[in-house]
Amino acid sequence: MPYKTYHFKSLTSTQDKAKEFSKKGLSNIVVIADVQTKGRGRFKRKWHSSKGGLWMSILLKPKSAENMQYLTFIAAISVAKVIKKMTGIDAKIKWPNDVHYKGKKLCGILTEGIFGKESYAVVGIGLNVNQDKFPTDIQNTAASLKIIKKKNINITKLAKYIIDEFFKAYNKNNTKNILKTWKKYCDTMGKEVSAITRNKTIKGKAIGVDGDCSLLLKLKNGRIAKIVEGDVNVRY
Ligand code: BT5
Repeated sequence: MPYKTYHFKSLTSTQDKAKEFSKKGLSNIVVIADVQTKGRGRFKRKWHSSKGGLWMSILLKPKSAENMQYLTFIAAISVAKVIKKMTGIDAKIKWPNDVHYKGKKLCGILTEGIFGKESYAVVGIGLNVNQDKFPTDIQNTAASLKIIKKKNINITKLAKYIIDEFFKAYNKNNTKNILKTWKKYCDTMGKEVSAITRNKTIKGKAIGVDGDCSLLLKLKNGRIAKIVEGDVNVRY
């Protein structure tokens, strides 16, 4: 599927710009910004988006009211694959939306839906590439490719490879295969984790994901809990 890329020096958020394009009925658009002044994560959290990172959003018009989390999975796989190909770094996926290296967050993904007469999805990918340092609130939890590799990475190439991987998997639309590949890159499984959801924290062993990408936890009492959204703490 052909796509069109728009590159900006600075935006509030590439998500907002992608949503503007959706109002014009457009899709298969990629919005990239060098800097975001109001980058956001899930649950209205702040996303630090200084120069040196890859900040981009992919605007899609999914055929069916598709499982949004599935798009997050495709993005995470694409990022992990391309990081490995371009840098050799063994980045792993943490459920639901992080790509990390040794527990330090390299990339976060935010998939938002726009529901109306026609539905759109905006898949936001934030990847730390050439930053040398981070603000104090994330300096112990974030990493960039440059900090790990000790050299600059070509962001334009990186973006192109990730977008190509993304569309390749998206167009194939093979859920089973995506879940299989995702599990290969995910290192949350088999670990004792705490899942922090809106109203409670649940501890258990991560044993898999189900068809709608929810995390399955085996609890001490043997029961299986299904976590639809939230954060997961894992010890590395
Ligand atoms: C995410 O949220 O990880 C989704 C981030 C999506 C960012 C992209 S950039 C392009 C597009 N435009 C946007 O405005 N957003 C998307 P969440 O799982 O809620 O994680 C947010 C948390 O990650 C914050 O509360 C911080 O602790 C941490 N964080 C913030 N900025 C970071 C960074 N640059 N690197 C690593 N961690 C960061």
